[in-house]
Amino acid sequence: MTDTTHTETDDAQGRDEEMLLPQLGLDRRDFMKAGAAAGTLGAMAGCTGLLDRDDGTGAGGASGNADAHVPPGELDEYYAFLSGGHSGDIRVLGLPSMREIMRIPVFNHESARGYGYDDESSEMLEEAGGYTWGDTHHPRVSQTDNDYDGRWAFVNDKANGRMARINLKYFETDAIVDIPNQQGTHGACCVLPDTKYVIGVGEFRVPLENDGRSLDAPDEYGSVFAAINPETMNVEWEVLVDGNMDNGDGGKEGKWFFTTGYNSEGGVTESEMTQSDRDMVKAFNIPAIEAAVEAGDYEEINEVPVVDGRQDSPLNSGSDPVVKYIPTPKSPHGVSVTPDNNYAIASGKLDPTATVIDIAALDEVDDPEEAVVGRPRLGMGPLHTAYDGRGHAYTTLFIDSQVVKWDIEAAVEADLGSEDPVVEKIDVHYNPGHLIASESYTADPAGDWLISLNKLSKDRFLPVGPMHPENDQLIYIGDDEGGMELVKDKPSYAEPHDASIVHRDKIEPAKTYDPEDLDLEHTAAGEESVERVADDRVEVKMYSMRNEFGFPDITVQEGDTVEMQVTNIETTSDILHSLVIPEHDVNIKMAPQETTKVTFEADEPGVYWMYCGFFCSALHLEMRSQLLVEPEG
Ligand code: RUQ
Ligand code: CUA
Repeated sequence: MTDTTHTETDDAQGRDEEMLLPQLGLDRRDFMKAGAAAGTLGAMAGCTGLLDRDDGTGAGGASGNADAHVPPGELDEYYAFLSGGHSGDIRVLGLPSMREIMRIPVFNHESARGYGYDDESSEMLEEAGGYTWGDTHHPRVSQTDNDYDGRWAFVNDKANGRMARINLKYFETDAIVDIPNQQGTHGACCVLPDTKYVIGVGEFRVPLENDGRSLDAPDEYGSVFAAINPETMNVEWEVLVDGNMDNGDGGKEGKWFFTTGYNSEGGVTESEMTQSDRDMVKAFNIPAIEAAVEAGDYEEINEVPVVDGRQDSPLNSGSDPVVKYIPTPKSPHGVSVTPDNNYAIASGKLDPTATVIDIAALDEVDDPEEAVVGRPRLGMGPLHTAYDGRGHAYTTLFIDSQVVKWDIEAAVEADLGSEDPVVEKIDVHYNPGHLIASESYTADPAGDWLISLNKLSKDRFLPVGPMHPENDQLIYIGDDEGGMELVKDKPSYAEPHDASIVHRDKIEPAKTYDPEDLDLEHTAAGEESVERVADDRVEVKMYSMRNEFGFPDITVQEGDTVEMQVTNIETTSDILHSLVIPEHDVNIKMAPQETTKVTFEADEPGVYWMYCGFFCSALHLEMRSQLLVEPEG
């Protein structure tokens, strides 16, 4: 079942060598050495039975115990929320089937749902900056007491510095905040145990304010860490730091929040950014930051209190600094906190190790570097780490195209740089970015499934031209004796980054809308109305049901602005209607008991068939009305 051929990996490595070696500061010979070391590890492991495989690849075991088959008509055990990258959406998969169940548009415009077409969603997108796209990376689901509570998912827009909230009753985006002072919101994560804040980790350093001053003074640029209130989606405060930040994850006790980063050099070009061997993991002390805000120790920039968390800030000189800077090799990328809250683990990216930070020790040590208690050598290009709740960590190796399983306590016992904590490696196809295990971000991961989100798919699917899908691979991790087992490939449209996997019992989606939850008034049959509310403005309120709209025809004048509000009065689940008006760019969907509104200009006289776009019954094609636009007289 498991396929771990090496053919294409070699090709992938060839490319990555070109892609990454200059940054790694390794020459070709060093790279070959690293490759040879990995080979040796495999061979040795074969002897000791550590990596017990029968096909001699030395790259991960197969237990044959995984049961990922979900027969037709049966439901999956987990929801997986995957980000869609620059597609701007969230995809909902069932696990372990990997069936894609739904897409939730977030920063994009999406015609199946009419998202970005109806008034409410277009106003929300407009108020959040008016951009037509976004780059979703890190979907994180809200928690209470360190477990998923089914309220919301949050996701960042790496492109335009925004954070969005998805309501998990309706699986729809209900709020977006354009984060002031932040360009490129990269990491996104909740402050636990109870989702006190959603954190947007600012990546790009920019002048503050970015209003044309300091165009040529990169020394004065900064990036900020933003705390967003999950209920109001307002930015409560920010912290200015040195260097570019990257990913983030919160401790489970509400005190420390960790971000990785690169470019502590403060450079502008690639070579300037990769000069030093170490960058910084930053540990944000949430209560100390709140106290500084409370005490008025901040500068207000664009109406947000910004606390100075740079290394030379007075707020960092006392016994309770707002940010501790932990030197970490080299441009560390992913960071995640272990389920027991003992450690934050940061992956080296341009260094073959991960750094294990003892969270409790952070409170005691004067020099934050003393809180580093482990640094296992994992392989080339470690990016992200997930957990099974049995003491193992799983880290993606971008350059090696592998997932490495390692023992966290063994890494704390071992010497820094030791390979001993490595338990097993499995090939993935190819070049994984993130990986995620079921409920890995909670205090109690399920420990059965893991998805490796691979950037390249190359030969794994029928060729479709130069643009390839990504490859999301399902790996069974529930059998420590038998080893990891690769179970499935799933092609994915560009480009999933991170994911969260939530047990189905922890989410309770609604079957139809509750009109009480909506701002727009419900129009029942018999309540429909057409009203001229101004000289050039007509307001229509109508219902829709199988197989008709509230009016067989509606007459307006050329040049009128028409506000059309439509309620789907069906109470039967799954019966969707929409209102489409040709040549007016009108396309709104109404799920059962939902009311949706669209405003448009009737600027061309003529006859327009308003029709329903969802195949709702045998008489679906007949579900249409006329919009009659009379010429100006
Ligand atoms: S990042 S491939 Cu946007 Cu999460 Cu690491
Ligand atoms: Cu309603 Cu088709």
